Amino acid sequence: MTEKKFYITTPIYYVNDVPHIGHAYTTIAADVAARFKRLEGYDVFFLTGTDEHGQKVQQAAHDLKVTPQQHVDKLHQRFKELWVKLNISNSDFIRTTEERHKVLVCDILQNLYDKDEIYRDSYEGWYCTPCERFWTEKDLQEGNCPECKRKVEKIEEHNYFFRMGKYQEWLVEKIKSDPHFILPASRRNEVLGFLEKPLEDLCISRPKSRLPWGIPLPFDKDYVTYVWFDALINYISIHGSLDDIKASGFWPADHNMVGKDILTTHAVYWSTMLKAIGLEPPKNIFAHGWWTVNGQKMSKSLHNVVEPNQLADQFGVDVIRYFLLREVPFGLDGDFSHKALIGRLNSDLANNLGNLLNRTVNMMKKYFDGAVPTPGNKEEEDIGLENKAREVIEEVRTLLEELSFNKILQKIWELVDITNQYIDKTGPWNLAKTDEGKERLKTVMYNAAESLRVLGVLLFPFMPKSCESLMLQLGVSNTIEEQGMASVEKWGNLSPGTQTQKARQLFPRIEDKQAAKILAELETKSKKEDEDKISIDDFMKVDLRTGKILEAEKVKKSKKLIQLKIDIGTEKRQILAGIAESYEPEDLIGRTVIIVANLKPAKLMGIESQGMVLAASNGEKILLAGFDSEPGKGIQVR
Ligand code: ME8
Repeated sequence: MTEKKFYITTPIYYVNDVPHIGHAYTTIAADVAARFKRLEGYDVFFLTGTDEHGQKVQQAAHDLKVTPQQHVDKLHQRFKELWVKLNISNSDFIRTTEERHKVLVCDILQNLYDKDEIYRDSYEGWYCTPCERFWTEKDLQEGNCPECKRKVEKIEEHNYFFRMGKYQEWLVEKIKSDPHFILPASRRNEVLGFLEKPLEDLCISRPKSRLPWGIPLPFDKDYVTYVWFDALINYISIHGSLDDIKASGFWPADHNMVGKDILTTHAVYWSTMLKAIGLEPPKNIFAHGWWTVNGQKMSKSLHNVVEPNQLADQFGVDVIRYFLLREVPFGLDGDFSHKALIGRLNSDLANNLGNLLNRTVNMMKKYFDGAVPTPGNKEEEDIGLENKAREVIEEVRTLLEELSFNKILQKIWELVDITNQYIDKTGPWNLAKTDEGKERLKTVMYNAAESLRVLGVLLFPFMPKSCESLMLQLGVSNTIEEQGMASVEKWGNLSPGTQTQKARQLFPRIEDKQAAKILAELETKSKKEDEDKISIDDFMKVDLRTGKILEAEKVKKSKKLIQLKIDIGTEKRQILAGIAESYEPEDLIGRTVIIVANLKPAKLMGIESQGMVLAASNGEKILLAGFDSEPGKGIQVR
């Protein structure tokens, strides 16, 4: 086995999220780095997976009336399937509910507890359930969670704490002395800024009574592990026990790749956890930027989530892989638009690269019956092309160390452009006219094809399927992995006599008319979604009021209906409600409910209903909407 090892990871994604281009972005970027390193002859381990514990999973499973395990067993597939579709070459897929992960989490917890790195203490704080986080009084904004702005609860409980604070000085020193540790540099400064305040110990447990869905603490079964403490360990649990990890040669990781949203948990929690465990921090934590869509944050409520499956079906997997890494410098924020994607597809991929391949293969057929000729003496233009290729290869290698994917692609496109110019300048169509020219034509066509082979190798990590097709058209039978980066170090690895194949468009252009149609369809879709929304004026038309139930009786011959008499302050109304399977009539009397008071009367089972009572159904039971305390009757609800 090779001595050179390379280990790269993505975050493990929350299993209950619908995968979108943000998740795809990180995973594609990690895939490109992994594929490059494989071409360089490294033994590569590339890890991704899903984060499956925590409150949100428990809540979602409860709502669906399945166990949390059943829920995550189903949901994690969406990520697995997407990675297959996007041609992601991960070595493994870790799920935090797997035994192999839980074993190491427990070992580490016990080990740190035995070493007094974890202690028990009482804790009082403001807890935000949706964010699963405690906040101090001063963190709160107008009494609410500073992150999601929702209501928080004051909770006092005993918990377990990791002595994170004691590693503060070590961490600051590590970040300052190792400029490669946190990248890009702007993010490093952000972490140093965070570390200017005293670093507190980290609460790593949650009482089981409040949150049962997690890994139980091995030394106190009344608690489960805080999701972040559990999740971060995935990067090492994949390699087995602590001894296995050390022996694997895959730790420290070369890159823990994350989005900027989770840099602190990685730079601070993860690095100090590793220090306490007795392992090195990763060689690099790279925090890339954030994608918005047409200037807006992606969110389900805005209906603007860009779905990678759909995008790949519409434009092709490699186009998406290329676009995401070409459009924005890795580390900065970017804005996604279909228009920009179509623009890049047409200009960079179809016109520049696709056309270069197409005309080269067609001319090879025309002038040499498809057989790559033996090149003759080199002239200045040939040497210029070779030198350019060498320069590009060297730069690509350097740029990869800092994961500068968009600069790598820009650099590779310099070779695409120079090769196109080389063909234009040498003019094979003129050379073919004379005997002397025909000799020169051999060199020109050989060089054009060799340059394309180099491009195929360099671009393979970004667009694997298209580059395989490119090689096939050039007639090269070795796979790109077999050829490797070693095959482009010296010019001239393409064997003369290689039989090129029929030319095929690598990237069909999207013509203006078709592009306009696609963009118009997207616009109509988003307009329709906007139209489906109601304005505040529409909402104000609904007269919602409180009412007190005076009488209630089951409607004869109906399983569901109860006939109610409700006092709404100004008058008494007869209203039918489909709640008989969840409520007994006698329990309803005296209760305050919310009703729609300006609904047109309707007849149900021959009885007139003069309004509607608001209720929610969770599939199991119907629950009447109500209030924490008695508001009185006839009050407007807004
Ligand atoms: O944070 N732009 O999981 P998560 C760019 N489970 N990248 C984006 C993005 C966007 N709009 N949206 C998401 C978690 N990402 C934890 C991680 S790791 C031990 C635990 C990417 O599902 C980006 O990589 O919220 C970000 O860091 C990650 O998805 C967050 O995924």
